[in-house]
Amino acid sequence: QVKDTIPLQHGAHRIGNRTDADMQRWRDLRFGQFIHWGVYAIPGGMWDGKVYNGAAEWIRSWKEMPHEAYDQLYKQFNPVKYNPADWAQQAKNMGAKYMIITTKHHDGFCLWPSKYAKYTIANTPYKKDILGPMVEAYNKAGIDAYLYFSIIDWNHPDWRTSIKSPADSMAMARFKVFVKNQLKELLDRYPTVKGFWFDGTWDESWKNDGAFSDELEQYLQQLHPGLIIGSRLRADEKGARHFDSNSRLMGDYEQGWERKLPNTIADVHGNDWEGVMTVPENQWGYHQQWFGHVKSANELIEMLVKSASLNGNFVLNFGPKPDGTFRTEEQELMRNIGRWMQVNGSAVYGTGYAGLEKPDWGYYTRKTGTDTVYMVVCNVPVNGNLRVKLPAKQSIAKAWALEQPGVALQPELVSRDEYFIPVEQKVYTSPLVIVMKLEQQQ
Ligand code: JFZ
Repeated sequence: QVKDTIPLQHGAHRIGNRTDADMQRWRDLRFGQFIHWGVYAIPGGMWDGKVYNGAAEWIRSWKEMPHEAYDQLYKQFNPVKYNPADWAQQAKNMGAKYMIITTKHHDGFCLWPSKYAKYTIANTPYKKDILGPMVEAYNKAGIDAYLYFSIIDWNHPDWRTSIKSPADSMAMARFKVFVKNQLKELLDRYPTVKGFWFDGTWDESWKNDGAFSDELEQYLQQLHPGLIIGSRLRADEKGARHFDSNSRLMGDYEQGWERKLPNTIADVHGNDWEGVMTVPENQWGYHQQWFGHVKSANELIEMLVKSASLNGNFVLNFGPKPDGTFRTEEQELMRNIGRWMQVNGSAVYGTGYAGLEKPDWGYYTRKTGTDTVYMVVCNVPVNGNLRVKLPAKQSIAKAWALEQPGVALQPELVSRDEYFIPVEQKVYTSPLVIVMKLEQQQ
């Protein structure tokens, strides 16, 4: 619940969601692709014949991997098969409408030739900028680009987790100038990007300087009007993150849904939000040996639909190989999700919470501001009927399966405001979508 008792200078600066065109565009996209790519793709979760059980992009922090060895990997980074047009085509076929690329992860390695750092793509055998051609190719395919940027930078001598001395304080002050320079550089170089996806903001040194992250957010949005920045960047002056000390969301959308999704509309407090998801349990960068449960296309489609049904965006992560190609499992997933989205995408794009009671058979989404409601059926009832419970005085004017627009379904009124829609009882290989036009009775 929103308290309003604590006066804050660096808390939320807005109550409620942004209503401008840039934010409306983001909200309608609903499906994004995350890409974690960097020198961690080279070891791919393995070192010296041993398998790292953590997330591949964190391998530098594993006791089995000497820092010195990790910090030399860039000398081998040479993704000769990197073809951004092909990446963009695969993402487009999957149905992604935006993408987020790791410009710099916690290790500090820059995928662009930053003039403020030496640890960049320019000093690898590949030499060429990775980001420019990527942003261009995705944009050409109609996909918006967003930039992931880690505040934590294990490579920078001035980065500190906490401030314990005047020397630390001076180092961190220099580091903040460096961060600001790099972010401006990214916006100058890639002016079509729509926003930043900040990460690595949980350390004391960052949390305890709410004034700086507040100033930084405003600086970036002045440089690039409309820029979208989630809630993971800032802390208020009391160190509260995502939500300020009065429980108000900071930034443009709630960015804390990491490998988990809200369950009910109450969980999102009316805020815009985005969930980010990995294919295996917790691997963002490329890991040669995925372990544990690996999600199927149908599971991921269900998560995407669930997100839209609760007014959120869903972003699926990919970890390309060091040669610049996607592993076959990921290519196959993109194709399988895409096959469903090709037919059923209208149940996702431009939709949100339908305002109806959550049904047992799946999810409702509603085309924003209209009387069109989609029923995404993930569990077909053994009795062969989908129960649709409408608010008082509403009825179904028309219903049809999305894949068979010519065939009208015959909903049966079973009690007041409640219908059965019969569905064929067979083995479904992907969620079935039924469209309803609702109407208000006099
Ligand atoms: C961070 C990174 O450490 C990770 O490597 C990856 O980039 C991911 C997208 O972001 O990991 C997090 C960040 C936030 C939470 C958990 C893991 N969280 O809020 O629970």
